[in-house]
Parts: sequence; C-alpha cells; structure tokens
Amino acid sequence: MSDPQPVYLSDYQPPAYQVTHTELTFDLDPAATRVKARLHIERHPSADSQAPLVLNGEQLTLISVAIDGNPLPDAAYQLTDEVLHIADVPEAFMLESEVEIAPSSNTALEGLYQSNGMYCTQCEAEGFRRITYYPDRPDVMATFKVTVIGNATSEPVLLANGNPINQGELENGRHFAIWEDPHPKPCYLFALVAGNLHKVEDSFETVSGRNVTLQLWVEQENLDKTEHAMASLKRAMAWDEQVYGREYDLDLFMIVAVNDFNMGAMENKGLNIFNSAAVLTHPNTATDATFQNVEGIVAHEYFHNWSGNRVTCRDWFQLSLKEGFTVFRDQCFSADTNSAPVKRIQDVSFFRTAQFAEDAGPTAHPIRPDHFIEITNFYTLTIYEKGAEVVRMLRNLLGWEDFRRGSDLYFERFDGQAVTIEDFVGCMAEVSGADLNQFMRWYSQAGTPEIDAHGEYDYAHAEYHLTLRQRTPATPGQPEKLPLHIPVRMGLVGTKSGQDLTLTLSGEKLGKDAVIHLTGDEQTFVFTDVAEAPVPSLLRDFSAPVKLHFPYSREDLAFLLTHDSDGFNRWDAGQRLAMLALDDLIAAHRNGVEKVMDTRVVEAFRTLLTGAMSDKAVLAEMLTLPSEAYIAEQQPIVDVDAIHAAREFVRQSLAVALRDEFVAVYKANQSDEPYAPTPEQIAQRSLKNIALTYLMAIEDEEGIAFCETQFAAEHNMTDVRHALTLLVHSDRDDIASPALKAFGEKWAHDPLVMDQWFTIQVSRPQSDVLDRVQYLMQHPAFSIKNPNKVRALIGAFAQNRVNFHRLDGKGYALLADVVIELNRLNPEIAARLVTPLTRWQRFDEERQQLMRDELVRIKQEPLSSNVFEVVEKALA
Ligand code: B3K
Ligand code: ZN
Repeated sequence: MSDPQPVYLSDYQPPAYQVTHTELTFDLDPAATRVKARLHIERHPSADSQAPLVLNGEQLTLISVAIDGNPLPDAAYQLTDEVLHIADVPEAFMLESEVEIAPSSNTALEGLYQSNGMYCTQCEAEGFRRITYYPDRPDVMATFKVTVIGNATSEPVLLANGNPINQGELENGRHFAIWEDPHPKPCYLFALVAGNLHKVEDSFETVSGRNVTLQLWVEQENLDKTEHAMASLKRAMAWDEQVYGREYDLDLFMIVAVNDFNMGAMENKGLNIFNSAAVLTHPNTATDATFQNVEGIVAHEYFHNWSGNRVTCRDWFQLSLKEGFTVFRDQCFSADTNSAPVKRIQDVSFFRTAQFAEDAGPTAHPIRPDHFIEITNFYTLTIYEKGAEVVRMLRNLLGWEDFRRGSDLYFERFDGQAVTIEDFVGCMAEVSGADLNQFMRWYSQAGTPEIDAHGEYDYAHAEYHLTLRQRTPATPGQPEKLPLHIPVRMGLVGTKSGQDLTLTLSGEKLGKDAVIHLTGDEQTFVFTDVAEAPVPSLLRDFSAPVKLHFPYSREDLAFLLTHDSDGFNRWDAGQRLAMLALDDLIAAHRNGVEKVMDTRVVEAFRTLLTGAMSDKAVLAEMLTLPSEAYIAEQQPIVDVDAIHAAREFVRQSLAVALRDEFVAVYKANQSDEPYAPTPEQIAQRSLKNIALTYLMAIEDEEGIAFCETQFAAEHNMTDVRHALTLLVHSDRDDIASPALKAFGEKWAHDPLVMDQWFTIQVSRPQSDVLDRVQYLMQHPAFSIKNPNKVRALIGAFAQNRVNFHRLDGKGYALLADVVIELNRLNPEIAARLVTPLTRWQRFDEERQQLMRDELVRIKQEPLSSNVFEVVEKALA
C-alpha cells in the first residue's frame, strides 16, 4: 500500500458539474440502510463537454446507478474505493443511485452512524461521501428534499434539514417524514436524525416580525437540562440581528443532543447536531465553565447560519474563512453577555498556551494551509483561534463601523456562494480603502511572530523612543519569513502621575491609547512631549497574536499591575511578574539551590486581595498563576518536574503568607442564593474557589473543612467539583477516597458527570495516576468508542504533566496503545489524541527518545491517513 498523498490549494479547479437539486430517500436499518439518491446535474457552461462525472463515495455498497432512467451497464462506469467515475454523461441529466450502508458498525462517527441507538450524521468535512455517491466538495450547492423512513417504535422522530412537508404511516410498523430545504447548500451541511427523542419548544420573533419555532431534541432523561441552551440560542439570535444585521431564514431551528460526537457541535442547516457535553446543563451536573461553554457553542453554531452556510467556503483550504470569522463572532457575543475583560483574558490565556504550542511544533501550518492529506486534521487552534485573532485585527485596523460595512457587503455580495478568504478581506479593503496586501501574509505564513521591544526615555528632549523588531521563527516547509503588518495597541503610563500620557507621534496627537503599525523588520517610534518617564503598556487587549518581549523590571510590572488603564494588560503584568519569579525558582530547583519566594509577588497579591478591586471576575483571574502548560511554553527545554515544583512552591508561599486573607475572601464570597449562571454569581464563585485552592496548597485544616462542607452541601456542580478536585489532588486520601466513591455512585447514571469523575482522578499530581488510568479504562462507564470518554480519561491524563511525562516512559506507551486501538475505530480522534507525543522536541533528550520510540511504534501499524499525516510530520 502506498502512502496517502496530499492535495494542494494550487490544484483547485472549479467543478465541471453542479448538482442543482438533490433528492434522498433513507430506508433506515442498523446494518443495512438503503440510500436512494436522485441528483439533478448540469455541466458548467465553461467545462469541457468530454469532462467525466466523478463522484466521491467511500464504504458504500453500490446497488444500482442510472442516468435519466436508464440503468448503467457495468462497462459504463468505473468504481474504486474512493470514486464512481462515469466517462460519458449528457449536459444536463438526472443521476439515480442506490447504495447500502451500515450505520451500526460506523465507529468513525463520520457519515451516518448510531449513537445510543439513535441515527445521526456528521458530514463536515468529507463525511457525506460515506452516505451516497456525490461531488463531496463545498462549492457544489444544491437544494435538498429528504425522505426518512424508520421504525415507528424505535425511531418515532425523523428529522432532516429545512421544513417538514409531509409524514405518514407505512406497512410493517414503518413510518416516514419528508423534509425540504429551500436554501442551496453544500452536502457537508446535510443532516439526518432519527430516534426516540423528546423536545422542548420555544419561539423567537425575528426583527422583521417572523415567528421562528425553536426545538431542542434530547433523550427523555435530559429534558431538564435544556433551559440554558434554549435561552442562549435566543440571545444569540437577537445579538446577530442587532450587531451584524443578520436574521434567521427558516421557520424552524432545531438542535439535537447526541452522546457520541467527535467535536463540540455541527452547524447543519436548520438542524444543528451537538455533542451532549456542549448543550446539556443543569446546576447539579454542569459547572459554570460548562454553562459558559454551552452558551458560546450554541451561539457559534447559530452564527454559522450566515458565516458558513449562506456564504460558504469554496474549498477546504478556506476553512478559516468560516471558522475564524465565526469564532470571532462568538467571542464578541460572549464578551457582551458576560464579563468582557474576563472573556478576553481566558481566551488569550488558552490561545497563548495551546495555539502557540501548535505553531511551534511539527504540525504548524498557516491559517490557510497550502496542502493537506486529511482535512479533518486541520480543525485546529490555528484555523479557529488564530483565524479569529486575524479577523479581530481587521476589526481593530478598520474600526467597528467599517468592519461592519465590510461584513454587510460580504454577506450581500456572496449570499448563496462558495468563496475565498480574498473575497472576505477584499470586502473589508473595499469599504475602508485600507491597503491590506501585507496583512494577507497572516493567512499564508505559519509560526508565532515575536516582537523584541525596547524603550528609552530621553529626559532632555522629553521624548520616548520605542523600538520594535519582529521575527517569525521558521516552521516546517517555511524556512524564511516576511515581516507582517502587526497592529500594536499601546499607551505610555507616567510613573509620577500613574496616568496614561498623551501620545504624540511625528507631530500628530494620537490620544492616550493608540495603535501603532509595525510593518517593517524594525521600526523606532519617537513619542514627543512626554513630560514624565513612562512605563510602556504594549499590545493592549492582546492586539495581535504575537509574543512580545520587553525588558520590564519587577518594579515596572508591579506598577502596571495597579496603574495600567487596560484591564487585560493589568492582568498580563501580573502574569509576567509571576513568570519572572517562576523562572528563578525553576532554575533554583534545577540547580538544587534552596527556593526563595519573591516578596514582590507576595506584596502584589496582598494588594489585590485587600484592595478595593470591584470586579471579582477579573480579580479571580489575577489571582490565578500561569498554568504549568503555559510556563512550559516559556522554557527553552521543558523540565516538567522543575515547573511543577516551582509552581507549587509559589502557591504554597502565597498561601502561607496570605492565609488569613484567603480565608476572609472565601468566607466573604459564600452565598445561599439559588444557582444561576449570571456573571455576578460566576465571579463570586470563581473568587471563593481560587481562595480555597490556595488554602489547599498547604492543606490548611480550615481549608479542608471548607472543602468538606462545600462538597457535602451539594449546592451546585461548580462548587462540588471544585471541592472534590482539591481533595482528590491533596494528600488527604482519607477524606478524598470516600468522597470520590460517593460521587461516582451518585452519578453513575449520568455520562457527562462521569466524564468529570474520570478527569478529576487522572489529573492529580500523585504518582499512582498511571495505574488509575489503567484501572478506570476497565470501568463500566468508560468506552473507547465514545470520544467524550476518551477525552475525559486519556486526553486528561496526557495533560497531567508530571505523570504523563514519567521517566519510565509508561505514560507515553499508554497513550500510544490507545492511539493504535483508536486508529482502527475512529481515526479523527486518534489523530487528535497523538498530539502530546508530537511535541517531543520541547523536552530533554531522554524524554525525546522515549516519545519518538512511541511515534515510531505507531508508525509501524497500518495507519489511517489521519494518524499517518500527524505521525509523519512529527517524525520528519
Ligand atoms: N464546523 C464544525 C466542524 C466539524 C468538523 C469535524 N470533522 C464545528 C464548528 O466549527 O462549528
Ligand atoms: Zn465553527
């Protein structure tokens, strides 16, 4: 067997044939579903009249194929494992085919499969070819009419995209439903669901006065977990009208929750399918973080109705066109609905940890890749989150009003079309007159740009000279990099006044907070009329996805922590201050020198804890130390043990020094109010729980008592889970074990809570974790076929830095074993799961060798193209 080959963006050819209308009939059966397709096909006027018709199809059993009613003899077509090739077809015709597929044995969860007995589909990116022979590419857009036939008792509910137009009984206990979607769409947006589902229903009146029925379909036991998703949906619909002028375009919008799902959710037209983890919430079963995540994902999928569905991607290289824009839209929605600074802090914190790591590793790729083997491997943090940062930069460069005009033009001009990133950016340039040519490099150049900044205050001339130098490290396939257009939002904070000083550049007054544009390799900006020595506050609100280095002293950082007018940079100053202390402690640990706590960090924390900071949500973020993963990102060679020891030392030192303050904060933020996922309540819980985290760092007796009471009170899952996690991660097994047992028994019936139960156990720092993972893999609630379970147990273990990176290599071997097994069952999940091993270059030589050995062992297996692509890159 030869190695899978890449496809290239530069090879793009428009389709020779369009499908204008698609009619499908599904006769459902677990092992032998019959799919009949009637495709109305037309040759493109500019295509060669000899062009063959090439339809994608995988794992299909062809029963029959006919053109305009005439069955094709075997000689009239060629069939391979991947395509149906018909050499000679008329200019316009009807292609009819019938295939057989087996949803019950579909463990890849792409195409039509069964989850808990329920039928459901996942077609993005290339799953539709597992349903029927079709030109499975996003630039083929058709209207769809779908008939679903199922068992009236086991599948009382039969759903597909669009509007229901008919339904009825058939013989032998069968029944049918017919659905019609009037909006032309690519086949990746097709969806079908059939099963024993129950609905909650609501409605939304659109801005033009149309009434839209909203339905959330779930299994019966989950009917009490739908309220928040429904409320989120209505908020998202209203927000998209107000902020982007986008109205919903069908009379019905449905969301279905399924247990087995590779990603979070899918924006199928009018019929979104969700991982149950991304939609179900109840105060007793879901944490605040889950409530917020659900709100964001419900909004994200809804927003795709315009950014993705009405205007879609020409080809999969343009994936970030819909994903980057839609993530930016959902981020803004969540910022408007909750605490805007906290949303930004959390997003950036995650981005700088996970996307920066991706951009620095062997799978680094541009926001628009120029080739891929398996598109499923490109649903990445780069495409999604860095894509969103680039759209955010466009918003910042143009200002909201021009950006909105550009967005309006884009939706109007390209409605019903499949387009490119140039089309999007072109609209932005057209309405604003901005020159975005250099900016386009953000889409083609991989890697995280680094800015080395330094500044000097010239007392004699009252000038501040700021020099910025940019460089982007080489990434695989891209040794040389060009300078990017980087918007740097900044201020100069006067050290005497503590206020932002007016920025005057080349005689022009820019105000107290301005964006300067770094476009060359190196530029010096001379600010004049600077009356006092300033500390620069750079990259405010994280105005560009870059690493910024500035030689701040600890005094500078302590100053910015209290004086910066930008909330994000205040938080960031705290993180930088903590990082300096952590760097010293990591070095001390490595050198076997006694660790000494930096008192400036202690004093900064004391100021935060006792000060008058009103925003509790931001305060909780400021009290949170950089994660071990983030700290690791900052080190040239990752020393997992030194990082863990240094961070624990800081936590413990702060807890010892500020014990009474933490107790006071904990007590002051108790509440008996009934649970609500409001920003105020969430802030209060975060603050209380971060205080408790510090107390448990020293296993303070009062802290332990707080944990026990909080766990036993069962007031809400946020508090219960936090208390249980702290207990399980402490050395007090005498208290933790019975609590864990009680929790596991109480929630044995609820898969989403059991996911949390798995994660809590395998993320503890104690060295018994590997055995626990192996033991839990045999637990009845675990299944390797369920992606949520794999993420909760195996994925979470691979994030447990001290245990995954054990020096005997057993952590790596365990992950490799699971990857090898999943490679056969679910290649998409297997390829994602292998990621931690691909980062081997970041570790010491001994671990590098161990990690590479496991990659080589995986490589010796007969691999799916998904796992092959990732492992091949990692070993290149
Ligand atoms: N568009 C989907 C992606 C699903 C692809 C899985 N192979 C989720 C989202 O971004 O909304
Ligand atoms: Zn999306």
